[in-house]
Amino acid sequence: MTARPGKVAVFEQFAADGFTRMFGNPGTVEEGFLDILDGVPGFEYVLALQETVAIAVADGYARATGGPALVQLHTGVGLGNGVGMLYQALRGHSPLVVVAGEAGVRYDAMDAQMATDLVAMARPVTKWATRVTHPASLLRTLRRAVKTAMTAPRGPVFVALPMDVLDAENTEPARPSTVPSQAVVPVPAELDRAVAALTGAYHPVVLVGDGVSVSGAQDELTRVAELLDAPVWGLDSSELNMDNTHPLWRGQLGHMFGAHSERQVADADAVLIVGTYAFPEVFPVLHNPFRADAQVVHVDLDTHEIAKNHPVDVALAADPKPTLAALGERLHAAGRRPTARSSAVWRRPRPEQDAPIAELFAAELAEQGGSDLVIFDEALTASPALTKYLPPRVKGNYFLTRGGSLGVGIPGAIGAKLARPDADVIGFTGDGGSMYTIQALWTAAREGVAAKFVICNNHRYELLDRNIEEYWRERGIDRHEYPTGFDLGRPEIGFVELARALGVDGMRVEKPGQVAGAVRRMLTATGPFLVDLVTK
Ligand SMILES: Cc1ncc(C[n+]2csc(CCOP(=O)(O)OP(=O)(O)O)c2C)c(N)n1
Ligand SMILES: [Mg+2]
Repeated sequence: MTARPGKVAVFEQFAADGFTRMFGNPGTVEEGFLDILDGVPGFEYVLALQETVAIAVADGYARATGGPALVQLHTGVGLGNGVGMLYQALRGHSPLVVVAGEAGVRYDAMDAQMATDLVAMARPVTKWATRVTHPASLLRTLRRAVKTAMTAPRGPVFVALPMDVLDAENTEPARPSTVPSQAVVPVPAELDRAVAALTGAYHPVVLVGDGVSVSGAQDELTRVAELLDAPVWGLDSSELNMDNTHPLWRGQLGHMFGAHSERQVADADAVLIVGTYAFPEVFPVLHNPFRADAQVVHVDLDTHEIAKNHPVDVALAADPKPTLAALGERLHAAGRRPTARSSAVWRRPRPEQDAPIAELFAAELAEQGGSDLVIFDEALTASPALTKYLPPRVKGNYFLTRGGSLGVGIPGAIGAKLARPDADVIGFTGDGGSMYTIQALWTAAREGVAAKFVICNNHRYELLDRNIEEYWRERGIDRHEYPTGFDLGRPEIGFVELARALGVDGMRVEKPGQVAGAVRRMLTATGPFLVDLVTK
């Protein structure tokens, strides 16, 4: 292999892995490879004005493409800014390959300005974090990063790239990274055990998470649920794991309060958990929420997730798609058939004339937007109004915020639109959530990304109102004024002016009569467009 500088070789490696974009925010210690980037054919730098935005756009892009996505941060200060969003990517199993520059290994003893332990900083918020310290292992390490990010459990990885390692001659050949097949099915005896545990049940329940969508197992999951005639709940479910209009789909559990989840599984005599773990709430119940005699079957590619918190009777470290297909065959062979309740057909409701404006907007969008809208949902307290009229139905067309980190709605939609340029991509966010990453609008304008954004503007951190009500109830505290820190109304945030200042057109919608026109204007806008939807 002919020698070339490491900073040239890394782009050969990126090309070999199919990367065509790097989302980032630059600094001096990355200048070596950024200096080369613009000359690399078929490769583009997507500039974000804050690291949180770079990671969140990459996250949306990875979610819409199936990953991986490449992010560049500026040493410790950039990584520090990005930590909250990296946490979100870790919880959401987003396969991000994050690189950051460093002045050089040769300066390690100098306690130089900006030097810090990047790997230690990245470790808690990544699946794997490392630093390349020798030019002979630069591409080797990048390949391992791609493999690690893309292998179950998927997740963000971090690689520190010191400038002197990148300047040194490199002779490693660039070759596509190996991502091992994990299409693993249990041996027949284990499948028989799972079927035996599930078939005798009178009240089975199915709990599903994003392991289903990563595996592409939606159809197989639906068939098993139908054969069991079991209600299905999402648990850490942020993508389309089952058509949400299916009569057996019950909705989301697992966000905040374990007591809510416990109520839904308390009567189950069999529980099938697929592609997630029980239970991920912020305040989970500590005791085992399943019935003492319940048979619990858990299918996941990640053994760490299986029986992590509560005992399981049949534990299958396996790929959901072929495993559920095999379970479905066995259930069918055992005489199970879908019941009539699985065939009920969903009809889109019509909003009452005096329905809340968020409902009117969603209903109008469903009407005008057709069936192939891509929705990025960080609408939080407005999300039920949105999904009532636009329920997630199509694989790859719905992305829900995850990991509890605010600010994914706008950049997530930008990433999704970059991945799916022909689709109508609409990001819903709150007045609160939007302000963590509002600079992303500038990136949309700069790149000409015609994603659309809807700010559900209630002038509050309303979710915090709801959660403090629960806190009061649990502790027997009388209702009183909400903390002043939940109010966003004073001064009023001028979202349309803000968008315009960042190069994005927009309009404010305050009255029901404006809704139809606003939806039309948004959908026909040729560039990015923002709607400030005043809900309260
Ligand atoms: C980075 C980050 N900071 C703070 C929070 C805490 N938090 C959770 S929900 C919420 C309010 C969100 O307000 P908004 O986006 O307006 O939606 P709404 O609750 O009004 O529907 C806040 C501040 C968080 N989840 N993430
Ligand atoms: Mg709000």
